[in-house]
Amino acid sequence: MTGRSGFISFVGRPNVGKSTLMNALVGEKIAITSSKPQTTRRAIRGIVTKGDDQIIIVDTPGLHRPRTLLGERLNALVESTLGDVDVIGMCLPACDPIGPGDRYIIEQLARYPRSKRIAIVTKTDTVSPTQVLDKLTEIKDLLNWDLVVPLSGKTGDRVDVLIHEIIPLLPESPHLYDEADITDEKSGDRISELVREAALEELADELPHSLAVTLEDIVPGVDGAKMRVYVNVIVERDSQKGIIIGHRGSMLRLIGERSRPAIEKILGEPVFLALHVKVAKDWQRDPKQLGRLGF
Ligand SMILES: Nc1nc2c(ncn2[C@@H]2O[C@H](COP(=O)(O)OP(=O)(O)O)[C@@H](O)[C@H]2O)c(=O)[nH]1
Ligand SMILES: [Mg+2]
Repeated sequence: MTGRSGFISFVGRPNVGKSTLMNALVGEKIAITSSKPQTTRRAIRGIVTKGDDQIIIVDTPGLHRPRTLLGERLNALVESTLGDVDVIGMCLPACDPIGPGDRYIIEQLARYPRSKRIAIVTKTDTVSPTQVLDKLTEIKDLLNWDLVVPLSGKTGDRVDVLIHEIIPLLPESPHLYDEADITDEKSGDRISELVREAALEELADELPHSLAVTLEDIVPGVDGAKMRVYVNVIVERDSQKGIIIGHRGSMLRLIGERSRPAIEKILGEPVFLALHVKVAKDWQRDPKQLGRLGF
């Protein structure tokens, strides 16, 4: 008997736990997560192989009203992704009331009639079992879902149930990726994303939209010297440069210390991480610079 393989993408407001869920499903950190806006800017694929079956999870930035050219491009990326997946998983946190933002996204789901639609109640660890039940009842009334599952991406509770229940919704197909793969994301992109995540965590709230990170170079260590990893941290304005660098470089040092362990895990050896801050004036609105940064 052939198995089933296919694509699922999670949608929902920012911060509902989409990227955390993808990492929990894959069992390793593929997507960066934080409570800051625009944490996810790319369509990243995570791969879960169970015997003959394979689930490919596409993590996207999520839909929102665009304010910049970058915002428009991110929305276009989400729309083209959703048009291609077999299952769309609407994420609704157990701890928040269902609001206009959620309803807007649920209405958009009608535009993808080819996909199965499932509801996922996320962050069940933050509320009581009774509250989870109430939420499930409320959600079941919103749409004729193919499946409704409550879980916690953080504790991993019922994540295996989701895997088990998604598989029957996928088309019959041989594996689409090698079973040893957990992502199609290149190590270079994972490294720059880890630095961006560390910067989002360390920095104040006004900078996240202005921040971009690129990998410049990796130089192997010779004669016992550490491998050197050169990363550019890009901001939009000169005034932001000082914030990233911090007093005597203290902020940059914190960002480096926070991201280095995960980078060493990807590269499999200790590294010297060199962060350079650069200004690309108003890059979010500039088609040429956006292209250069990969958007
Ligand atoms: N308590 C709890 N927090 C979670 C859970 N999933 C995500 N979070 C937190 O919610 C925030 C947003 O998560 P993220 O996965 O980046 O959300 P996204 O914007 O939907 O991708 C982060 O601070 C996560 O640590 C969960 O299951 N339980
Ligand atoms: Mg995300």
